[in-house]
Amino acid sequence: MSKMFCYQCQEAAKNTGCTIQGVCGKTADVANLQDLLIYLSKGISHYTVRLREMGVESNDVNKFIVDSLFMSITNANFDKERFVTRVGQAIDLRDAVRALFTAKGGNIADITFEGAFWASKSVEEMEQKATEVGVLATENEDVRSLRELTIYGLKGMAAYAEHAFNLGHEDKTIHAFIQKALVDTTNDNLTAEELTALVLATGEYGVKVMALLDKANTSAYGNPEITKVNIGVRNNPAILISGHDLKDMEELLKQTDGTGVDVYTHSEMLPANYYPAFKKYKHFVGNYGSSWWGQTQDFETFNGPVLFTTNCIVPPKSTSTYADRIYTTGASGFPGFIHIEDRKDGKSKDFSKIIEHAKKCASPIEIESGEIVGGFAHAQVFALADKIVEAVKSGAIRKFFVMAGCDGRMKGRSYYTEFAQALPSDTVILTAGCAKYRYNKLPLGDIGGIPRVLDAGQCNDSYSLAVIALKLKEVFNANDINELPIAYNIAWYEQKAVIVLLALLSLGVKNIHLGPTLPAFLSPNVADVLVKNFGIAPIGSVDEDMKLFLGE
Ligand code: SF4
Ligand code: SF3
Repeated sequence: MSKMFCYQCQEAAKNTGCTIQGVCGKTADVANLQDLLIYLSKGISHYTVRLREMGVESNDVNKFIVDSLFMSITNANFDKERFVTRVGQAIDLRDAVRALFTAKGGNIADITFEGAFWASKSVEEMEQKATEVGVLATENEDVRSLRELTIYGLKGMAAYAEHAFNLGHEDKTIHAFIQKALVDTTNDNLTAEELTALVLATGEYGVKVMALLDKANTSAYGNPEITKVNIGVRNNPAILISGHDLKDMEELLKQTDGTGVDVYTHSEMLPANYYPAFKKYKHFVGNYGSSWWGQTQDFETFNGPVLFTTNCIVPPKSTSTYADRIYTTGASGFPGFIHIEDRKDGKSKDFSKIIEHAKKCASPIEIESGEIVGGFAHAQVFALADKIVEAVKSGAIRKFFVMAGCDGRMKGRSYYTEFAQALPSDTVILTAGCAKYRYNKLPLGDIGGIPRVLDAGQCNDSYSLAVIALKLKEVFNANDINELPIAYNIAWYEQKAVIVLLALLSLGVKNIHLGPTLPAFLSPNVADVLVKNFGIAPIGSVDEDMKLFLGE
């Protein structure tokens, strides 16, 4: 019997949907409570969209909705208690905005969506309601597909908006869009065309939010620069920090400075090594291990405590030795892990507990040594523009391959390693996100000093790759971004990759290959629209794809 339904990530069971428990480890009760939280967020938005038209904006609601969407992203939060509390808060907040709406003269009769009214603080009733309001509540599979494609884009967008917010950067039009889009996913009168337009508009806001985060990160910490990142270890106790939140990174580095505790990055935090403001810390040693799913091994040998600032958490095995040294903060959470509370009254987060914990731990065991190179975000690439343009003009670089996105544990992802290895030596990989771990330690060499793997940073730094593509369009005087010698072979896993994909589509990028499988949430008809209008295609074999991409 089905206990839940979730098909938001690339690991969806049988590429259809998880129904008993998530392949990711998410339990049915957490999956359902996440659905209820999204449902109530839609309910809240029914009021705030109308309040905004009356000139009323609520910063608390904006933050609450963004955080709620972010908490339900794949592998971010597995903690049932947190979701129960949050559903209760959603009901209170919703009732407060309803009261404000009526006080301003709004007509409640205009609102028919049940999530704008349903309330119960009983966990049992929450759980019961949750089973009625999930993805499958939309019966038509095409409408469901377009609605969920929008929601998953919004989840990715929310994650990026939250990181920017933490650095004091906010764009109110993004909140307005998120809330309006949430309401639109409850509107049974929208046609397939209108819903498709909503999906594309989500991509446009995806570009906006990534630009906002880029500005937030670079104005706070400088432009990423070419950096050789140490992947070996030192002989001090240490903290491993994972996820995407650079504000957390900054505060952890400050608070560990002079304590004798070193700091290393894991998975998506690797690009923190490229920022001038972080590189100055002598106790910031480098990166340890590989992408998120390698954590079950990497955390064992790391020996010290680990801080998750966002996804991707893998539930530890019962035999693991590290479960008692994992900390979460922000949107992330897991039952039994210690959660570090949010900033209050403009003060920093308090990382003293994890720092004291680290002091009692052995130093990390070396699992590899050497260096990896990264830091090729837009400013650094622009600084090398003459060299790169010359290499393209002379034919030294034949083609760029954008291979951004996510990594994952599926066996078929070895395709990306093999593809990178099979690429001819006059091609360059442009990457961002944790997808890079499939090839960033291969000896792929360079072209006249330009490394053959240019890592722009985290998944959100795919924005840099788009900026670079637009710059090349200008330099080469091309009419269309698709005329450039750039091919897109993108790996996806969770909803941040969805917003990156929608952002690329909104910029007019065509013929993106997407793998290792096409999303389960694309109905055959919606997939068909993407194929016909944008040339989206699944990956094939390395040989076939190589011929296709190189036109041989
Ligand atoms: Fe399944 Fe992915 Fe949903 Fe987890 S997030 S329950 S693996 S579809
Ligand atoms: Fe990775 Fe989770 Fe998506 Fe930020 S950390 S790219 S999978």
